[in-house]
Amino acid sequence: MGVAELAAGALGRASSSPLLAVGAGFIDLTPAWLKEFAVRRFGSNDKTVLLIGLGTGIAVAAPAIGLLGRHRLAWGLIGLAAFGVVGVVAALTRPVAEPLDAVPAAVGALAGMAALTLLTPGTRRRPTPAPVSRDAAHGTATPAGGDATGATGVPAAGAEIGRRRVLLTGAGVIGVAAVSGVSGRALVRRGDVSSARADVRLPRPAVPAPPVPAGAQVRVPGMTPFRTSTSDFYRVDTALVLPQVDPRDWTLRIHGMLARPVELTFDDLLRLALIERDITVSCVSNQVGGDLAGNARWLGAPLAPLLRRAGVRPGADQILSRSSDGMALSTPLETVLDGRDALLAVGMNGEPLPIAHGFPARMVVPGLYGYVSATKWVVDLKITRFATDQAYWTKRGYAERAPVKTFSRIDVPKPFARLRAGPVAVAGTAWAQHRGIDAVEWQVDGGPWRPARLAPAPGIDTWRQWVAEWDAAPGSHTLRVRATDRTGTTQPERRSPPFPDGATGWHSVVVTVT
Ligand SMILES: Nc1nc2c(c(=O)[nH]1)N[C@H]1C(S)=C(S)[C@@H](COP(=O)(O)O)O[C@H]1N2
Ligand SMILES: [Mo]
Repeated sequence: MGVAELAAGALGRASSSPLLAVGAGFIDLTPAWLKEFAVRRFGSNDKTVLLIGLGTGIAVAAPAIGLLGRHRLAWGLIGLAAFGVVGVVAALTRPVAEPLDAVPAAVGALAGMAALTLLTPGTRRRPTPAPVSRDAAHGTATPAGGDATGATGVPAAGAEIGRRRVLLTGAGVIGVAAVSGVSGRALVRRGDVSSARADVRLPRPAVPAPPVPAGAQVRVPGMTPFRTSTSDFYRVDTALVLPQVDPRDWTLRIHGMLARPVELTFDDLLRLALIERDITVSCVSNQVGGDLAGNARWLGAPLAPLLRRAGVRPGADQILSRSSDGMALSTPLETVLDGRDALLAVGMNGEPLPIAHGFPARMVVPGLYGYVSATKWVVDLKITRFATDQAYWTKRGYAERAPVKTFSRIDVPKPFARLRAGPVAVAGTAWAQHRGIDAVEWQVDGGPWRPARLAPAPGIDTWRQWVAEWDAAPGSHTLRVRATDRTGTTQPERRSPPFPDGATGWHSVVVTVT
């Protein structure tokens, strides 16, 4: 594994590391229910959990292969070769694979086979039997106890040498593995674009964001911030290795059903009239009460005029966007052209996009779930038809058209909180991006719905906070919330899972009042 990491580092292709390639392949083969489970259970830590799982699998398989090889060397070698084949297949089936990506897994498997051969007793010259001892000569020798003893059953000098050699070879193998693994990771980090990101100077927006009204932030302790800080912004993607895209090499190809296809460099993009907008992005995998949503201030170029200038051909209904790591997302074209602020974003909360959030450029379309709109590390937009092209998640059965569902959440008090009887602030967040939240109602123990006070918001593309005062009486209570958007649609009571187009249901919180 260490030698394979070194090879991947030398190639400068992190995604060809067998560990990461197998992990990425695993993500792609993960059925929707398991993906939902992983995101629900582990949220943005899902990838760490996957890597720990893979590491555990290897930690179990490697000694098993070693023991097999001890039994019969050929079996151990076959086991390692099988590992290698899995790694090669995984690396070559990545969407952006190159033939050279087969090298790390193959070299790693060969190194493993060499190490196993060196370490397997019996493959070296057998230790020369020690001179027959007197005891043995008198016929009291115990039966031979395997490789570690001489033929006479007495620990032999040759066996000592053999053992020492195994220990030295073992230490050597561990040393090579550690040094190559660590230097491989270091070589991969050479490709890190953090310093290129630090050099980016974003222009001022031609159109600044509408001011966030005073009072958008409800003043209740423990309440979610109206603006999500970049470090707290949720992250959901299939990228086990963060794509490292240097803005100096970045281009965006816009092609397909267009009269005049275009290709933009990063400087071209920065020269466009950029606008700044507060937009809430949310994930289809968000469960009722979940936190896979964030509200940031995005700086970007409006996408619609770019497409109009390129001349969209009649019949097109989809933008198939691709990221540098080969991920494909599909977006309904009409939503991007209907006047909303669909952006090619370069800035987030006043800084260049963080690498984890799509540096140097990503899409942001208010009102659509992330998987049909928010392509990070975007490098290619193909104007096409849903009948012709499918994207990663739509191929897996998720909806092609996935407007964000009207959603509300109780943020305070927290589930199972213990509260003092008397006035208690109940507060939370509601969203229905690009329709806007019109009302939030709350209830106690299934009683009548009461209107909550809605905080103002800068527009219909962000979430809105709400607050209510509850005169809490002692006992155990269930608080519930539901929102209504400006089209008059009320969040339905019926609970449904995120697959295939977003979860539904009322959020409830149980608290104890004393
Ligand atoms: N390249 C790429 N872009 C992507 C994804 C992805 O897997 N790869 N995931 C999408 C999904 S499902 C969501 S919810 C948003 C999340 O954006 P964030 O990680 O910046 O919060 O990114 C979208 N853009
Ligand atoms: Mo998502």
